[in-house]
Amino acid sequence: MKIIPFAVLTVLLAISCRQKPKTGEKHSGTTQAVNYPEEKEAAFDERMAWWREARFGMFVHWGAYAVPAGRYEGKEVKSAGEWIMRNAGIPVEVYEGYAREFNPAAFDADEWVSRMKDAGMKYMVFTSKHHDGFCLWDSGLTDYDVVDFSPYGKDILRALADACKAQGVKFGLYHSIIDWHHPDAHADTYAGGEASENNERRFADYLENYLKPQLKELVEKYDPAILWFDGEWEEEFTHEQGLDLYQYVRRLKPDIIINNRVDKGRQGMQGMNKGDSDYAGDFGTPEQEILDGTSDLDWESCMTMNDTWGYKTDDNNWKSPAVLVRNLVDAAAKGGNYLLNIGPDAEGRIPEASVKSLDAIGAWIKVNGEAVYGTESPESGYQQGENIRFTRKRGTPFYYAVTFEKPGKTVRLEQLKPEEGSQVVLLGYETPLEWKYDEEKGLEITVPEEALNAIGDTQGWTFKVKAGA
Ligand code: FHN
Repeated sequence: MKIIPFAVLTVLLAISCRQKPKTGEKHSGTTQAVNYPEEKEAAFDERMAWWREARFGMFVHWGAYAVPAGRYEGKEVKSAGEWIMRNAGIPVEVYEGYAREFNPAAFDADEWVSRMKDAGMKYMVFTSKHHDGFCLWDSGLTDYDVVDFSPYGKDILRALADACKAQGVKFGLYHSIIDWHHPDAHADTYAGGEASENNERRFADYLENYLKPQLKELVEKYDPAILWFDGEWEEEFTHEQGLDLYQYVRRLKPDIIINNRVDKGRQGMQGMNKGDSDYAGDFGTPEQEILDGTSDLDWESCMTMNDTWGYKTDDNNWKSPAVLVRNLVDAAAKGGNYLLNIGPDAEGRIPEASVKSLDAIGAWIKVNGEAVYGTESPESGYQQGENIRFTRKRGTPFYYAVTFEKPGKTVRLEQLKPEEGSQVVLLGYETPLEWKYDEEKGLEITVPEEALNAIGDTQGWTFKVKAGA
């Protein structure tokens, strides 16, 4: 008789016991399908509540790749900075040299977190380990980490987790399934060597004896609110292993939130799951793009400020603050979160252009943040043309229309019908505005010059309207 390994058996049992999702039931194909078959929609909603309220987070890609900063043998290596090991074909022993140099003397966790907080970001997702395998905490599973291998010698995750806690923001971890450094995780093929035999068995060993114990360390030591997996496209990694990994992490911390890259469901950069199976994961992950419309599932769009995730000296293709604010609002209007990346340099400094953008977003958020936090996509529609987006404060009659074009003397909003006698307000200007409503033309708001002057330069003007259900 064939002996079924315990881990596989657990997965099979979980799959066979799960409740079949009802048609149209939100999220039923994700969490209920895996280790928590009893997790009803209400429990899922409760677990996701803070994340949905937050809407805006900071991604941080930081590691040994900040040392070469996108350059190898005197030349720029095309594409993202954190991929330099693979894209320049740098052998493991040579790449280790960057980790040996990693000594970010200017790193200040409190400063990073307060910058992020000032920008209006409510959570951080930080790279505990990217594809290069270098670990940013003191791992008991390897010496290839910032404490044992690098001159810096201090635990970066500890500093960030503590700073986030002290400043009241959520701390999440990005963790790569792919590992170009670990010999059993296919390091040989990535570093230009021969593909080894028994890759599947070796990869399974790596998962059981390295990746999972590392995740246990991370959860136990740093209590992350999110585990954000990546690198799930690795050939040897299977759907069953993805389900098992999801189960494993939820068991370590039942209320943790896990992205869909824990499993094999993601459809390329669009980021949402394929519909052909019950893939694990609590939210979809569009990358460098925002969904074209809304979704029944939760999602978060992750994006760079220039064209790289990890620091790269040669990349100066910065998005303007106006584009970043527009993206944030566009995502919120379609019911998604926005996870905006910074790639600090090898010293631990956030690039100046990113700092400027964070400040500009923060200034906009201070006035207009209520149009983003705790909102959902309105049933009456999320857009009017290219330049207006709508959000609705979840469970309330308050709607927000953000226009990215400076209003003229009047603004017409076709999809909103204010409650009789209610006030229409332009955020940042205290006096309520005059308005009239016409069944055919919709809502017409009068915008006094004085209001626009009071607001001054901005990336978006927000009208708040109390509208009938
Ligand atoms: O390969 C990575 C990339 O370096 C970066 O981490 C992004 C962030 O979502 N994800 C991967 C590609 O999907």
